[in-house]
Amino acid sequence: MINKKKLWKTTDNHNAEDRIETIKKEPVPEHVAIIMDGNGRWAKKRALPRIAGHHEGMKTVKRITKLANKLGVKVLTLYAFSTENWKRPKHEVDFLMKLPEEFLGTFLPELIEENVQVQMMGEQSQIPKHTLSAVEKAMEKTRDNDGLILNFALNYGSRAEILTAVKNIIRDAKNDILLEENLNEELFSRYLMTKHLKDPDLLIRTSGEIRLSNFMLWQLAYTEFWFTDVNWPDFKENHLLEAIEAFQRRSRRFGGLS
Ligand code: V07
Repeated sequence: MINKKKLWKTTDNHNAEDRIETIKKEPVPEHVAIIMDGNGRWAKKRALPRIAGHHEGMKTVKRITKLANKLGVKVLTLYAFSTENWKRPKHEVDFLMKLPEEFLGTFLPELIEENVQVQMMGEQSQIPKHTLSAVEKAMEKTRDNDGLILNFALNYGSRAEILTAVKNIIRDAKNDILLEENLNEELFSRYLMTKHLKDPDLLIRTSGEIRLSNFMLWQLAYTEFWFTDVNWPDFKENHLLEAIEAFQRRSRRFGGLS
């Protein structure tokens, strides 16, 4: 007797592989940034505590990282914790700050195996020591990897990032390290936390909110945006493929015009 479930799954995987191959024939966005929203909403719909949503969202991070790597995406920037998130209840913040350790505890060997390089951007001074050490260890262990850069925005806020850049520019100008006449957009970018990364080509935000919430305001100036109502824990491989296919359609149209 034919196992229907297995047959479905096999057919499904086969189609997914074909879809990935088709996508790889056209330019794939080199830098994808994601605002991973809707973890609390996902939990509420199921009458679960918010932290259950965050934990489920962490599983999505693993799946999407693997697929991005497979697609040949060069940088995946994920908004894991904003400077605003400290306003949440203490137990929720404490739980969130344990997620990097849990994530890396189970997933770091695979990241190393898959040639992924872990990076982090954000204000480090307020991040608990146990969280920071785990992330630093992962960065250290993956520093020579030259595959996907998995860049976590942790305690990140874009306005603060821009202000710090301005202050450092003033400092360098006062010390004659920088001449005012040399300051342009390219040089300004080198004072941001993303100085070593190209700007995102594609921004994805889940869970139906259509705003930037203080995320990479400078860097997103020319980025294509893709919004979905899907909550982050429900964001599956096919959703990322859909976003990238939409990106490629827009690129084709733009290409036709120029
Ligand atoms: C967090 C899971 C994803 C949805 C958004 C909120 C909750 C992975 C990390 C992480 C961060 C740094 C690192 C390795 C993993 C993470 C926080 C929250 C604070 F090096 N998921 N995830 N960090 N969520």
